[in-house]
Amino acid sequence: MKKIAVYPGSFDPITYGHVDIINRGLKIFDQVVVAVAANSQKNPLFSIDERVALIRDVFREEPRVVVDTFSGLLIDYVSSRRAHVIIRGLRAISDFEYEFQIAQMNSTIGQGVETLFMMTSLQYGYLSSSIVKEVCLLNGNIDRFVPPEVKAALRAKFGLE
Ligand code: COD
Repeated sequence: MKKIAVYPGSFDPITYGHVDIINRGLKIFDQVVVAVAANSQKNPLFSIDERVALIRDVFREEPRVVVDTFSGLLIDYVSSRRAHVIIRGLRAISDFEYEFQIAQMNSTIGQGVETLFMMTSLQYGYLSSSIVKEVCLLNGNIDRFVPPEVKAALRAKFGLE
């Protein structure tokens, strides 16, 4: 049976921190479904279609990465994909409380769904979509933080070059 994991998030936009978690997930699972939340409480810079298109572009040569959107409860989406595992990344201790809360909730309401936490790689421990957006907006160099296609999309969004 195919081992499928769902990696949910806002991905506004995808960063090398996310890319790293997806690549490491592919070492454990046959397929990683990157699930972009349509009704995230955050106010996104990129539309859902733009976020999906960017992730597809970054993983265009990896057929084991499937990019999709979801709305409503995450665990309902996970069941609809016949997956049993949710992947989440952990950075600083500050991530822990929020992640712990959603993992507990998902384990209570989603029967048999496990959350697998992957520790951030050392070089991406400080990296978040929000901080990349801020650095880009202020015309800083973001080459080390996002793939080239994401950099181009961010700069275009902010009307830079
Ligand atoms: N290194 C490692 N991991 C990272 C890095 C990095 N540099 N950057 C981000 N990550 C991880 C995050 O910790 C997270 O696990 C994942 O990547 C995605 O991050 P974001 O910021 O894009 O996504 P979030 O955290 O905003 O996503 C939240 C969800 C949309 C998944 C959540 O709100 C949700 O499940 N919503 C659906 C409604 C629902 O079911 N609610 C009930 C759950 S309690």
